[in-house]
Amino acid sequence: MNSPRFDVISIFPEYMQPLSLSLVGKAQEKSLIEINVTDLRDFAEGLHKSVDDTPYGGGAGMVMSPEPWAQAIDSLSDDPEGNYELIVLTPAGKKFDQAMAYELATKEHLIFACGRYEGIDYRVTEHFRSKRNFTVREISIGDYVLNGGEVAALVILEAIIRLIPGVIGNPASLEEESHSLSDESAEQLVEYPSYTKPAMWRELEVPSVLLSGNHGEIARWRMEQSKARTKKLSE
Ligand code: 6GU
Repeated sequence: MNSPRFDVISIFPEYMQPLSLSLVGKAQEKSLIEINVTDLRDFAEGLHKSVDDTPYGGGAGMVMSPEPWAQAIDSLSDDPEGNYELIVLTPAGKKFDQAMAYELATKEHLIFACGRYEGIDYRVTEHFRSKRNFTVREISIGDYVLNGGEVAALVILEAIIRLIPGVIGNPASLEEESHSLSDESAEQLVEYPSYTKPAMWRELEVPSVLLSGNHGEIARWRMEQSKARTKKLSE
């Protein structure tokens, strides 16, 4: 099978430079994934290469025009055999979570549309939803407003790409994560606190159970810590 492909469309392609760093950068070098960034402006017409206009119905700000988006997306989806997931980043979307990351990590080709200003003319979403080889999702990363979808795309890409086989050096850590998530009976717990050397640092000791060598005790202590931390978050 081909390696999964990720396209990002933005008027600020430089925002995506972090994708060449660290594990995500290495995953590209190893051809485990392919990432391509498209400048929306390349699909803008006219002297001023404008990509936005005033909103119908009035109101503040500008709305991104549909045609440059459609042309950019069309240019990235010309395989008649291809299946495409268009991800429209918007604070009005469904909240991104780990379950969504697992699902998106199974897709062959994701296209991230990073809107700016007051968003993208909604007919772009409707148009691609009507195509048989497209799935369109509107996704938000949380209950706050960003200036555009670029940072949200970076967040979502990192969460997805680390789940792709071979990307993470130590698959045991992924295994631990996925157990808690796929097991319906297990409640969602946050991580227990971690410690490393030295055992005494600035007068603070590492909890003695972690130095005991008793693996049963350690597992029990960690579970208690996870539960206590999770409870604290809901207070
Ligand atoms: Cl996806 N976009 C913008 N502009 N703001 C957001 C967001 C997305 N998710 C949370 N806030």
